[in-house]
Amino acid sequence: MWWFVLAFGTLHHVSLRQRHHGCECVSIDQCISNGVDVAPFCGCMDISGEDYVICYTTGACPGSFSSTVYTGATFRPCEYLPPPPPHQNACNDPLFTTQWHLERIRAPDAWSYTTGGTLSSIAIVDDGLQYTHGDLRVDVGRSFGWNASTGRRLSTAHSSNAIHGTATAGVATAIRDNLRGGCGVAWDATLIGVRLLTHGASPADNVFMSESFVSSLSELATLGNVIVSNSWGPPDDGRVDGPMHRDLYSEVDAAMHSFYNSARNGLGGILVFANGNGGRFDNSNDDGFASHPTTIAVGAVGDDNRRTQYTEPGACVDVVAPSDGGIRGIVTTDLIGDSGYASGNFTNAFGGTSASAPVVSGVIALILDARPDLRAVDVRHILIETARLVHVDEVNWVRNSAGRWFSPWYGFGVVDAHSAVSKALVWRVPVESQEEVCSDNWFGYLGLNDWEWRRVSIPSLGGTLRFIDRVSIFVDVVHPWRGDVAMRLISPSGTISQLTFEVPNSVPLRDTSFVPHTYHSNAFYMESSGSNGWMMDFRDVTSRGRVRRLRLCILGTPPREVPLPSAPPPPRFTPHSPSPQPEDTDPTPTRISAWVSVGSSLVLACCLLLFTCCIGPEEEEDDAEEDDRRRRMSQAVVAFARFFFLGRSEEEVGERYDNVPGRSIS
Ligand SMILES: [Ca+2]
Ligand SMILES: [Ca+2]
Ligand SMILES: [Ca+2]
Repeated sequence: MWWFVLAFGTLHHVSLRQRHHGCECVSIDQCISNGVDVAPFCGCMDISGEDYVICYTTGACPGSFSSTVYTGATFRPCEYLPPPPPHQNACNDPLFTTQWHLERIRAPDAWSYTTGGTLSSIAIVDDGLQYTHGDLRVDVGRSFGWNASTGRRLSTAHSSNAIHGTATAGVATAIRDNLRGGCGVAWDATLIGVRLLTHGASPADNVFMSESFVSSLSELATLGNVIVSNSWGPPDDGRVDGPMHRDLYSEVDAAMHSFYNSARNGLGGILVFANGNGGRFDNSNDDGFASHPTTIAVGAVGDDNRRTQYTEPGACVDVVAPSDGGIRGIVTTDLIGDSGYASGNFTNAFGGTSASAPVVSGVIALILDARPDLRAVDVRHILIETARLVHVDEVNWVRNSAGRWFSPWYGFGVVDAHSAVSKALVWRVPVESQEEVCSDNWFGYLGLNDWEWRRVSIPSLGGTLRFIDRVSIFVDVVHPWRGDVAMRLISPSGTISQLTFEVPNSVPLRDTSFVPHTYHSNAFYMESSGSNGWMMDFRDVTSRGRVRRLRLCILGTPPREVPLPSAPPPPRFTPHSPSPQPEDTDPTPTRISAWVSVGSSLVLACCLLLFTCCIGPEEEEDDAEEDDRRRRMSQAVVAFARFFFLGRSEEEVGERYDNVPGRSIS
């Protein structure tokens, strides 16, 4: 058995799972680097069809500066992505050329693999659908609605006044190649209408609406692979609103958890929510729907890829998607004729986070059409892992200790349909399930002072986590002005996540008092956590407040016994273990330099291999089997080098990182 260490240096950014038409070992028992199981971060590949597995590091691999090639690992055969069928990725409808958002998220490239198909349905929960619109194909039998005045169920979602729902639906599922309008992101997905909202009523204050939403989720949970797209929420007035904190919404909270846990035959229901249009005068972490732990929260970027004026910050934001706010709006279906946003049957000016949410719902429909077996948590992780970083020069981006970039304005970046579907096709569903660990309650009396950060150390957690998914903290502050209080959460590794910002005084409805609320953060994604070291900071602009209760809960992957490889034989040549260097030693490495680093290591490895094979010590075993093994290993390393240097274009490697100035790819 062979075992040696390749000096890969600080190899960032290599991710086989982003290959478009390549192979990936989708199931490996172990991927060890420096004695740590790094499989969740690092890919392993079967080079020669033999039993060689190479673990390679990414910037997210904690403490790993070298990678191990070893034999004897077990894994399933590589799975190959199917080559894209020809001529499947164009939309030939007249308005397609104006649908810039489809190209921006690379939907046409994703259509090479999947189009939404028969395996995915998108339920548009909104003010209804105009069934007679020629560019929407409504599944009438599965659509339904509610009378907002009586709470009575309706057997239809049709409404000739459904201005918002009709436009939203077109973004997700407008029909392709019917010579009308343009195309939806998942133009082949089944469209289900749920008429829930009425114009003129505040949905957050509507009892019938809450009850109808609960009943809707219960009904939708029985309809298979349904993505529930919600382009609505509480008023964007700076108040805390949603299912998490008021008695009226306790059943909504329970219904969302139930849907998330039980829908899709237990794989998990998909709830997509727009994160609100309040801009800097609101925070989607105060929106109990967008920040709900079962939700995928979606913000908006304009055609310049920058956050729009109206999209809300929030540590709960997962991804952003195109909408209006730059020069161009979103082209989609509109009420027939003079009604609606435009005089015709289509509009080029739809926008808000209302347009971004159905973009993401469409992408998820593509994902689930390709991989209907994926769990809800897998879908969210795929969106996060494949989102494109944009404008990291903005100050709000933070790179956490696991190397993940996060911004309360952008989440993890702009959704990318092609990368998401490509990753979904080779996604390895983890064997381990997630667990939640919580701290004891912190009770106290922390007075708040003007413009001064005050700190609370969170009590010990009930366990440790290998990888954090998302963090929530219940906060009870006594303060007459909700908008005066800013909060930030600090992880043991020092990552800071701003949970709320002070709301400007000019906003009249920043609430009259602080409402106890559970805040959420994605900023610590993939960090590890011990049981101690979490801290919470508070600041206000008057001296009238105090903190009296806190409780932290973290969802993530628990520790497990790492199955180390069996004791290796003495290496045939001395391992080259480079001196560990901080990942950010060089703030502006180029992609090429990283490859050169890899190349140098590989050339060295190849030379050493050839040396060993050709003029190795005479005392080495000389049997035919050993020669053959050497030969295959040499071929493996050469194949590996060829794979990296010839099999990947620089654009392919870097495409996820457009607009990232002076950053290493990680
Ligand atoms: Ca069309
Ligand atoms: Ca809001
Ligand atoms: Ca119209």
